[in-house]
Amino acid sequence: VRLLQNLRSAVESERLFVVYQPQVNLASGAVVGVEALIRWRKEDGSFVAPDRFIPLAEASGMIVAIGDWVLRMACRELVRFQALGLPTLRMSVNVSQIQFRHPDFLEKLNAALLDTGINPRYLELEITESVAMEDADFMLETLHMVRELGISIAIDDFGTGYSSLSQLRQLPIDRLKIDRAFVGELSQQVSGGHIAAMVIELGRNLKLTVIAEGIEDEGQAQSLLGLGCHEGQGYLYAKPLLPAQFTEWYQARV
Ligand code: G
Ligand code: G
Ligand code: NA
Ligand code: MN
Repeated sequence: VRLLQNLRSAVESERLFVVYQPQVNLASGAVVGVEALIRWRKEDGSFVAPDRFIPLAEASGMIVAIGDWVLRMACRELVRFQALGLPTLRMSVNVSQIQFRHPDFLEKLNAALLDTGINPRYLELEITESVAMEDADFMLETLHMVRELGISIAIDDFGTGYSSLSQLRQLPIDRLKIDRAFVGELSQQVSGGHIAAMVIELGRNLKLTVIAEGIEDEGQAQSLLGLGCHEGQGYLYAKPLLPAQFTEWYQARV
């Protein structure tokens, strides 16, 4: 309850902000996009991890307002990156299941596109595997409508759920995001990244782009590239960055 009250006042006093983590093409090294990730800095300067406060925001319904705010911040930032002369990047935004299922979701999404002037082709929504598989009819309909707006869809934390090939092929999606737990396994002798290999193979069969998150070393990047993974994200390239840090990082890279 205490944390929830603090979250409420954090929303009001703008102690929430958004950071951006680069995503690169594994073969060319080109930066292809960024993922928007929310941060909460408390008055005393310490951070509360999203893993702790997102569930609270979901349970209290606050996630609807927070999610809409993140979406707008991210769209505006992409427009700014372009104004600064950066090439067109993809902007990935996490969408909670509560937010996605809210009756006003599509309307708010549309309003965010119109108000920020972002080209929807460069916007991507990340939903988790479990969300995508629940309530198939509703999900299918909503996902189709999102895609009709020109927005792409990625399945986040892929490999942690139990989707079957037949379920997956029905979904109108663009990208599978390999959970970082399976990228970590690539460095271990024992388990050897079999799940990562399987997800990449699944992506190939379904003609989906595959991105791996949580890449921390060059060995992992090379293994993923060898397995046919297209894109990557992780500390090897950059941690999530403030907008000014991101543009600096980008300019130093090219
Ligand atoms: O950035 P970090 O690794 O701390 O994020 C932890 C988790 O919080 C991730 O699973 C991420 O998807 C989630 N998360 C980060 N930002 C947002 C957001 O804006 N909305 C939602 N729904 N989840 C987010
Ligand atoms: O949306 P998702 O839960 O996948 O968010 C990714 C989370 O992983 C973010 O909280 C981000 O800060 C974190 N992260 C990003 N890159 C790395 C990495 O290379 N290693 C680890 N351990 N975490 C990472
Ligand atoms: Na994510
Ligand atoms: Mn993820």
